[in-house]
Amino acid sequence: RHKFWETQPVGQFKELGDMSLPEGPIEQPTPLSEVKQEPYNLPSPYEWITCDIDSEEVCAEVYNLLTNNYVEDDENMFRFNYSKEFLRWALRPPGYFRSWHIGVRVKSSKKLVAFITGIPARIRVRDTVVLMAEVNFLCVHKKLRSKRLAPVMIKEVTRRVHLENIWQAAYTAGVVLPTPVTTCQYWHRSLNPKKLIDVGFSRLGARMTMSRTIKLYKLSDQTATPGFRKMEPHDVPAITRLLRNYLQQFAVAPDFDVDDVEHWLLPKEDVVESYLVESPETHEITDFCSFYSLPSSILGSQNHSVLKAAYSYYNVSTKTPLLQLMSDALIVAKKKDFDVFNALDVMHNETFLKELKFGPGDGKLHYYLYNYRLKHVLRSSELGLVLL
Ligand code: YNC
Ligand code: MG
Repeated sequence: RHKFWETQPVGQFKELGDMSLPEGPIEQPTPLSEVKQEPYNLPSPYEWITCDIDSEEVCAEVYNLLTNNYVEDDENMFRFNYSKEFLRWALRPPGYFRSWHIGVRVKSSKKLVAFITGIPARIRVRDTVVLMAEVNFLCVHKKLRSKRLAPVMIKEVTRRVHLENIWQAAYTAGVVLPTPVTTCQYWHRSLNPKKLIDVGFSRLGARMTMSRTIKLYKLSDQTATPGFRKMEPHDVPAITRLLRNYLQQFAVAPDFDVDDVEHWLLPKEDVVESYLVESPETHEITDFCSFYSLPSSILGSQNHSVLKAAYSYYNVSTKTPLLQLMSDALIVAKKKDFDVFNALDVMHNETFLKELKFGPGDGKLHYYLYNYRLKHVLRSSELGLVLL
């Protein structure tokens, strides 16, 4: 069934429920001298390149490949449109390896036709912190699909990860592969219902008029929580403590240090937004919420070309109820002109989704680990990890 994935060190479907298998690495690391030193062979018209994402020219080529060929919804109405600034942020976290930003070009024309990336991350699985690669942005040009290029791309990124003495990876996909650690669902909260209906993202409910729908999703224009403000650079140590403490309760979560928090959570215009609650009395920082900006191209509309979507990222509530915190997040996202606010049913998100008028989406998102077996499939609420 899965000619490629059956050969890889990942949990296999037939192993599900076999409690004799231990939790942890599936294969042991090999000495670095035994890691294949040369790149895998590509069909002869193509060549490997390492993408210098700092270069404006290369970044634009990657952006164009993804804008025209990356992930679409099941009905091919929308396609992710990651911005260049977003790609630079996503691909250059602390300790990143340039060699993990991998492209494939046509030798003769130099056209970029495929891409895959890894970034390093410390991920805690239950009590063990594991150094992993987070693999993302796997993309093959539409004209080169179904030629088994993807397995070669995956083997090549794996080889380059191994060369850095890293043996595990985490990734997400909309497709079912052997074997999900958990399966999540996206939920969507309309901020601009008229546009969402116009472009076919949502439909007018039964017995609903446009004006009743607009009223249903109307938000206050001011946040409700006293001390709610944008995160600033001096907040990094306090947010790191708050987040580390909060993420401990989940079975799988990132192990963020101050450098990670500075990179991943300090607000970056049009990329990531973070807000916190600072107690007006004690100045203690008690709560935190964040979202990233990932627009989608609208493929078939006369009136609109881009859907502005905010994606819930990491949220921490200790004093402010999560429901109220996220209601304030919706208000600031609306002010920033996002059309929709998306959230997965991970962590404690289920406690606010229905009440804040999110509706379930149709696609699922599956989370995977490479070369690390879990004894049980997780509930999505046991997952403390959000990938981009
Ligand atoms: C996928 N998304 O099952 P089998 S997500 C992994 N992730 O293999 P071909 C995938 N594998 O089943 P195409 C996959 N999609 O025979 C397909 N596959 O064993 C598997 N779409 O290859 C598939 N981006 O080249 C099959 O397929 C084999 O030409 C078929 O190319 C696939 O970034 C793709 O959705 C996805 O650009 C490149 O359809 C293409 O169709 C495309 O004949 C639109 O491939 C964009 C899109 C995927 C977004 C993502 C995460 C990727 C994770 C990859 C796995 C990483 C493993 C860890 C490596 C490091 C390890 C260490 C240490
Ligand atoms: Mg292919």
